[in-house]
Amino acid sequence: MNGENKLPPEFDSQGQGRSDRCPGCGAPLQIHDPAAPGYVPPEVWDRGENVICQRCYRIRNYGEQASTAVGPEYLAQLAREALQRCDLAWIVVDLADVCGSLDGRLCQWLAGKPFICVGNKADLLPSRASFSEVRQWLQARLQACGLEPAETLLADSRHGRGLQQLLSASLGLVEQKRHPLIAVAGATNTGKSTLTRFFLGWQRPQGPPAGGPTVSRLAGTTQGNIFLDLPHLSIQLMDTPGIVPGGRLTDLLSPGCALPLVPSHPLHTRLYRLRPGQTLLLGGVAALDVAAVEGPDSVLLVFVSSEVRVHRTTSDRWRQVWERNCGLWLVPPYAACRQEVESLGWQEETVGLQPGQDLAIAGVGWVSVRRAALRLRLSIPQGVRTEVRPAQVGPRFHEGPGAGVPRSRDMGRLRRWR
Ligand SMILES: Nc1nc2c(ncn2[C@@H]2O[C@H](COP(=O)(O)OP(=O)(O)O)[C@@H](O)[C@H]2O)c(=O)[nH]1
Ligand SMILES: [Mg+2]
Ligand SMILES: [Zn+2]
Repeated sequence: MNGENKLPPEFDSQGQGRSDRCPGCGAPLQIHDPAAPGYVPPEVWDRGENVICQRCYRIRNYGEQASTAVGPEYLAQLAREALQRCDLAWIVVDLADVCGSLDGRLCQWLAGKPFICVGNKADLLPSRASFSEVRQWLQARLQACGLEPAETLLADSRHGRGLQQLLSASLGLVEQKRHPLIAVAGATNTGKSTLTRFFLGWQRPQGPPAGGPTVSRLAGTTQGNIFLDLPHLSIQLMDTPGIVPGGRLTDLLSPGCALPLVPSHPLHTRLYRLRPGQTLLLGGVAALDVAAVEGPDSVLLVFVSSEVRVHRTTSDRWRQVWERNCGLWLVPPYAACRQEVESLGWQEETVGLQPGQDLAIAGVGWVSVRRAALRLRLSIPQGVRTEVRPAQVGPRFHEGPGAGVPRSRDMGRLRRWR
């Protein structure tokens, strides 16, 4: 056992021993303030063993959507401490929202330590996407952000796919350490706790023990660094709450209003042929108005949560359509959340896109241009970040009959992975 690296089972953000932390979210347990993190009703506290906080209890048992009570600066501090302390880091990125979940600050905090980038939620990509292409694409995106991982892998943490490869690659990277400490870091809601839980229940027929980290569809579930010793895998894991990358629409809305934007099934992908004077509405949260096309028409592939209603209308009518129908059939936002979206205000920008480029909207999804270049007038809620990038789901996808079907060498990888 690597003595200097071995931490007590629970520790606070300074790494001091602390016995009363919630094993679900990492918050210090307390019986005084029901609104603060880690609250346990006194009668539960008195029962003693295996206590989790009220918030974790409600998320796990009632699927409650609880908002986070810890601020972004504190989360950043926890991530920084975990990255300084670890031997190796797994930087987890959400493949359904790379724009909203990649944060270059992590690179600074790693200060040259080895890390593996895990492109998680690969199961949400359209089934015809080529994983080897997406992996190469992710590698290039990381490089563009100044991140140089030792390895880049795709995974589906909900079903444990890709995680054997992650474990083997990790043990290979830190083979000189007998019991390496691995920090699971990245943005909030990328699936870090799901991944940690999977390793906790590794090869246990009964799954992870009840005490593992709490998982929910919303960002901000984990509130402190959770340390887990996994002697069966010869590793120690530190699940971190993750950092808030900024500019993600789902972080600007209340938990209930953000939920329909967070995909839990494979992304809805549809193809729209667009001419100037036409507008595509992504629910009531984005309008893409075609200002110009180099050619008779252009093709836009839309990748959004299946709960987002995509509607094509005309440039002169879209505001009226939005005004009359946002919250009714033009969702999300649903009726109760329309006011919340409107209160953010709107920002407009004009974006030029070449064929083979994506326009990604953090916390919403992305559109990809095929066939002809076009210029879009984009309207989105104030504060939401966008990015123009090379297409995530490669040019072979939807180019014609049979296009996008993985080549034979991809098939081998997919068969092994699935
Ligand atoms: N489809 C899919 N969903 C995932 C995957 N990993 C995590 N999730 C879901 O993403 C949401 C956030 O997961 P969680 O582990 O709490 O994220 P964390 O904030 O990074 O710890 C939950 O609804 C998970 O079920 C995955 O590989 N595929
Ligand atoms: Mg978590
Ligand atoms: Zn908790």
